[in-house]
Amino acid sequence: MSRGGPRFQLLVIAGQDGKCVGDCPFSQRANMFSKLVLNPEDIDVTPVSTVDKPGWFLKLYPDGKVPVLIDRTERNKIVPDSEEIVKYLSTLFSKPELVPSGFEGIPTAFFPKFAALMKNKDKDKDHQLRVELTAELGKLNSYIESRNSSTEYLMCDKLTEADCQVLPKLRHVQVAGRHYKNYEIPGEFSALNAYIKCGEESLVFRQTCPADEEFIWGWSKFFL
Ligand SMILES: N[C@@H](CCC(=O)N[C@@H](CS)C(=O)NCC(=O)O)C(=O)O
Repeated sequence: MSRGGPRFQLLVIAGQDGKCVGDCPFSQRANMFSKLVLNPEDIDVTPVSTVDKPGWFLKLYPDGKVPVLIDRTERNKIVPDSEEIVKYLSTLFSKPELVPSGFEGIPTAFFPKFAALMKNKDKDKDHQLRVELTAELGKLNSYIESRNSSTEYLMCDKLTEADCQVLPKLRHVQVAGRHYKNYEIPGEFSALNAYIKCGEESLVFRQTCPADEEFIWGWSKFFL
C-alpha cells in the first residue's frame, strides 16, 4: 500500500443503514471482479446511499449511479458502470483470462424475467411470469449441463467475469424471489443448483454478498 492509501476506491450501493453493502448486482459484479484482480490493500470499498445521495457523490458523478471506481493514481479518474470497471481493471492489469470470450453464449435473460415478476401487480399475470422465469433458468441449467462436467464455474475452474455477472443476479432470485413471490429455483435444475452452491461458497462471493435483509429491503418498494 502506498503512503497515501489504496490506489482504488470503489463506490457501491449502501444498504438500509446507509453503511453496509446493499443489494445492487452491478455493484457486486464490480466488487467481485476487483477482488479477482487486486490485492485487498489496493482498494477501499465504500457503500453510498442511493436513497439519500450525498452531495460529494453527486459532485463526483452527477448521474448518481453505482458502482463507480476511482483511480487515485490517475488524478482520481472516475470509471462508472460495472462493464467499464471490468474493462478498465482487466486492461490495466492485463488479465484477459478473467474475461474469456463466449459470455454472449450464456443464457442470462432470467434476470429481466425475474424483475418483471417482482414488479408485476396483476395477480392474473403472475403465473405466466413465473413460467417464463423458470424457462429462462432452465436454459441456464441446460447450458451448465452441456459444459465439460469438471468445470466448477460458468466458463472454467476459476471464477471469471461471467460468474461476477451471473451469481449476484441468481442471489436476487433465491432471496427476494422466495421472500416476496414464494418462488424457488426448481430442484430438478441440478446443474444450476450445483453451480450456485459452488459459486456462493467461493470466498470472493461471500466477501461481497449483501445480507439477505438487504435484498428484501431493496425490493420492498415494489411491495408497498
Ligand atoms: N449499467 C449500470 C447500472 C447501474 C445501476 O443501475 N445502479 C443502480 C443500483 S442497482 C443505481 O445506482 N441506482 C440509483 C439511481 O439510479 O439513482 C452498471 O452496470 O453499473
